[in-house]
Amino acid sequence: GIAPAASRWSEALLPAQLPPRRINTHKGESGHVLCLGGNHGSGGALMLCAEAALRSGAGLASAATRPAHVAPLLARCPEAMAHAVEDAFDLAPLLARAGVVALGPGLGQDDWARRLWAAALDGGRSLVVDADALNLLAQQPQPLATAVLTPHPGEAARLLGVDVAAIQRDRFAAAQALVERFTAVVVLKGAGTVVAAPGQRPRVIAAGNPGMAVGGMGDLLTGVIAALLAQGLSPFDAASTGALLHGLAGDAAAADGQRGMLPRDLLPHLRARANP
Ligand code: NPW
Ligand code: AMP
Ligand code: MG
Repeated sequence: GIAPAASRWSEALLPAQLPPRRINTHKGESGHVLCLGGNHGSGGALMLCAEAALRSGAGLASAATRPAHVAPLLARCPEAMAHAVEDAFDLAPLLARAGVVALGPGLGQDDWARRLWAAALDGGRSLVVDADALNLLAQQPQPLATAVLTPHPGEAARLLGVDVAAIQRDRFAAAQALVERFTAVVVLKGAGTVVAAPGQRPRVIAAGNPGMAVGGMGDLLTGVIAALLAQGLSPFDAASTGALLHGLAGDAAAADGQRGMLPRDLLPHLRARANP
């Protein structure tokens, strides 16, 4: 297809997107992110998400995860409030206190995941929908107005019922098709991340590098975007500026080498870039 006139979303925009904090601000003003996921075998994904949310300026971050993952999460990041959730019943009070839900890192697709996924979608909160929450959405498609979806090309292919090559052939068209199918803001990840929203000109983020092709990298991005939503950015701006911060932090971390770079290496750079 014909590439729509996309705008480049780049570093010069950061000061306007992320102004300094008000002198008498309080943590409530920077919002409360609830990260939901971390099933058996993927506890780390949720830790990365929660820590990224805090390093991107969320006033509070909570994590709702499998009971076995609560202690390691707290050992790694005591600033996060970690909760064991067995069922949707345990999630309701956490949803009531959060402004934004980062849904999906390491969520899995078993019964536990499905029940929590459905409760989070019904919770009436701003949503960032990633990873297995996207895989569940592909199985039960529904409009998600005002949510931000963050698929990699594999997840985008599942959501549209096509193969990965079809996504990569025209990434703008794929992002737009996802916007229309889900009436949501879409971040199509990968080299040259495309951010698209209903009725808006798409934005492209050139920051980022191949060192970012490692497990857990996308789980960080989910936390970054959720934190920006919690700080009051619109879904389209939170998605675009979040992808930009994540890519710039990746580029800063790559100064020590792309091969062997880890998601956790980006965390200090997120903080630096979030204070332009
Ligand atoms: P292939 O292999 O090339 O044929 P999945 P996931 C394709 C959690 N994690 N361009 C790829 O196709 C996540 O949060 C936990 C093209 C393959 O089929 C999720 O909940 C971690 N194709 C869960 O694991 C660290 C691409 O998609 C498939 C592509 C599963 O997430 C890891 C692979 O993706 C992980 O984040 C691209 N750029 N990217 C932890 N430490 O706890 C992917 N594909 O099957 O969606 O699996 O992304 O690993
Ligand atoms: P995920 O596949 O969910 O872990 O997400 C991977 C993250 O790393 C996304 O934000 C991608 O945009 C980024 N990423 C992966 N590979 C590259 C690459 N070759 N160039 C730029 N960014 C990348
Ligand atoms: Mg991912």
